[in-house]
Amino acid sequence: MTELTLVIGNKNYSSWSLRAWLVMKQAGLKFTEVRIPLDGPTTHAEIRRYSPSGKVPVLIDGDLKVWESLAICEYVADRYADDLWPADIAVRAIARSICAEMHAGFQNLRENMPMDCRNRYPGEGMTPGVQAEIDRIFAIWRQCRQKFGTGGDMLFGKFTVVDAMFAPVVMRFVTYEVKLNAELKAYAEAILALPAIQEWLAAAYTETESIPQIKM
Ligand SMILES: N[C@@H](CCC(=O)N[C@@H](CS)C(=O)NCC(=O)O)C(=O)O
Repeated sequence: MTELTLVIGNKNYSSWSLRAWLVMKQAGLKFTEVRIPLDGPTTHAEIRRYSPSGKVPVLIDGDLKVWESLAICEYVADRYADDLWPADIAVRAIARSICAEMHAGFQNLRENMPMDCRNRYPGEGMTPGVQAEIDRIFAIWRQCRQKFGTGGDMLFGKFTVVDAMFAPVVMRFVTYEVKLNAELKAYAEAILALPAIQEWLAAAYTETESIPQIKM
C-alpha cells in the first residue's frame, strides 16, 4: 500500500472533512493527516497545493488525488474496505441514494446550523426550511433503523458510508440542541460513541482557531 495522506480543514468546523476522515478511520487505514485551518489569509493557496478543486477534503494515494468527500468514501470502499456498503445490491442502492441526497442537499441546514463541535447554540438557526430538512433526516434515520438496522446500532446495522455522511448532522444536532425522540437519540448517541468520533471531538476541542459564522 502506498502512503495515504488526507488533507482536511479544522476539525471543529469542516463537516466535509469529517466524512472522509471517519470512513478512513472506520476502515482501519493508517494515513498522514494534513490540517489546513479554513478562512485564513493563506488557506486558499495552501489548499490549492493539494487539491485540484481548491476544497478539502482531498485524499492523496501515491500519484492519485481524490477530491469530493463522497468520492473519497467510494474510493476507500473500492480499494481498501469492502464492508463500507450494505452487501445486498438493492439495499446498497438505497444507501447510495441517501448518500447522494445528503451530499447534494440540505442547504438550509448547512447554512443555518453550521458545524461547530465545541460550541452550543440551543435553538439557534431553526427556520421552516431547516425544520423541513430535519424532518426528512428523521424520516431517513427512522426508516433505515427499522428496515435495515437489525444487527447493529448504525443505520444499516453495521457502520457504512451512510453513517459517515450523517456524522456532521449528529454534531449539528448536539450544537443546536435539536430535540430527538428516543429511537433517533439512540442512533445519534451510537455515532457519538464511536472511538473515531471521540478522537475527532477531542482534537476539535484543542483547536484554537475561531471562525464566526462559517457555513460548511
Ligand atoms: N462537495 C465538497 C465540499 C468541500 C468543501 O466545501 N470544503 C470546504 C471545507 S468543509 C472548503 O474546502 N472550504 C475552503 C474554501 O472554500 O476556501 C466535498 O464533498 O468534499
